[in-house]
Amino acid sequence: MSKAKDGNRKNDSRKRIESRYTGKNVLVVGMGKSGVAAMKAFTRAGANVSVYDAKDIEWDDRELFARITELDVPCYFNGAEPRPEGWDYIVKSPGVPPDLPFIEAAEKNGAVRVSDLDPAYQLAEGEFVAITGTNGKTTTTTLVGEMYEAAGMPYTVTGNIGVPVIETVGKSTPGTVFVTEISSFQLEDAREFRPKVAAILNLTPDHLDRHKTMENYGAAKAKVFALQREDDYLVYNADDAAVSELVQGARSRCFPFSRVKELAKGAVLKEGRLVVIDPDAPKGGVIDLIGADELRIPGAHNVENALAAAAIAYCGGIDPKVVASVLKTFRGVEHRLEHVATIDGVNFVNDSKGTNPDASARAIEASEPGVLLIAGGYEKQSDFRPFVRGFGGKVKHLLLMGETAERFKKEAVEAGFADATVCKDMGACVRLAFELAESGDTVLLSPASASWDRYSCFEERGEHFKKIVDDLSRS
Ligand code: UMA
Repeated sequence: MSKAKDGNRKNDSRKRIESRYTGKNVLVVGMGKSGVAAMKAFTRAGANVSVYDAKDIEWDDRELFARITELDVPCYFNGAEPRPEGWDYIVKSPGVPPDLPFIEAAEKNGAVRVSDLDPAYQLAEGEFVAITGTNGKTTTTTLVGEMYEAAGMPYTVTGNIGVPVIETVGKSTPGTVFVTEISSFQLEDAREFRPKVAAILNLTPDHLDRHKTMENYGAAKAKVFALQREDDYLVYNADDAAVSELVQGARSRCFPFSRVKELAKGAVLKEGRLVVIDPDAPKGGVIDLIGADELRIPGAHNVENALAAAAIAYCGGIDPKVVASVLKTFRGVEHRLEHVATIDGVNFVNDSKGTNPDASARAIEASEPGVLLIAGGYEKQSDFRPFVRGFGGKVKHLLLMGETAERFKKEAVEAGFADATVCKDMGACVRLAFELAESGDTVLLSPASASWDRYSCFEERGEHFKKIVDDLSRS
């Protein structure tokens, strides 16, 4: 198999961002991580940048004030609505919905809406490895990054994992590999993005408040491979029917992974071992990696993440021996089934990254029976009933918080699970869970909901949980 590292972009006709955006009127919408990075990049590119944010931004916020005034960009803050015409580009932050009236009006008047993904792709030197899917993105992206690190290849880990793609492209060289976690919010606006290796891990209902239907959600995810060519690679989950259907008709070379099927080619679990099967490899056949029982990250879902990472790394030209050694030592990522403390025999586990029912179902699947589950958060219209039906006798009590708490409780009862209590906040949930727990039980924060009702991100929610547990251990 010719590997991704052999691919080169020298003949690519993409224009660099500098020429494309010079002198253009650009409105950056949202002043979070992505917006601030985009504001800097577009200013550097010579665009006439203005910025917008819906929230009340205090002018005594010294850091923001400095960032904005240094660049001297016009600001639409504190309820000021941007003018509807005169924009060449609307650079929309991923968390901002596309149907805001001023964005729609600007588009009607000829503005092109982009996320930071296409501009970053145009600006970057090197190749992209793009990882998307409903769950497992962060773990798989981190694993792949560690594989590039261990292989001694130049790489950067970026994207939805917490570092805006556009922030990382400045220092790239033609050899850089951008190991990029990509969300449907970022892909929604992609028109030019063509990764050398694309991966779709799974597809289950999420973000339906934004995408409205699974078709729209799937269509956004499919953009990760839509522009790939015959010499690019597409890694996908052959066990996931929705993903398998989505990738039909892809032009790229498919390299699937499976935990339960036999495949003629791909990364699979065979007699308890993770192996890569590639009949076209010089020495042919089956390349043994490690035993599933040697993985230090728990649960069937993590076997899938490990297989996905192995497939991606193999397509990226990394030596299977390096892949195997990283798989053996990787201990997982923060906020994902992270053991926080054991107090009086009760384990406290932080899975704040469980931002949808499917992610939290995987956390429960990976846990022993005796779970006190802390859940609930931002309302994104997920149906909690199938999640509750899948508890499989492992959950003893459900402690609910946030915007979804009351509906969650109602749907839990409808699904036949009545041991649920709505608490006023995370602190109350943790204290009640500890009271109800017996030695050997696990208090698991895995909210099955996003954090945005009370926190700015899942990391902040996870840190809050850890702080409360720490206080509890000292009391
Ligand atoms: N804002 C508005 N109007 C709105 C909504 C938001 O002005 O209608 C403003 C907010 O006031 C805020 C800013 O937009 O100031 C926030 O923008 P953002 O939500 O896009 O957040 P960023 O800080 O730019 O972070 C984004 C991703 N956030 C989302 O997709 C919601 C981060 O993914 C990502 O790490 C970061 O870019 C760097 O690429 C987080 C996430 O939760 C982890 N992602 C979702 C997920 O994984 O499920 C998709």
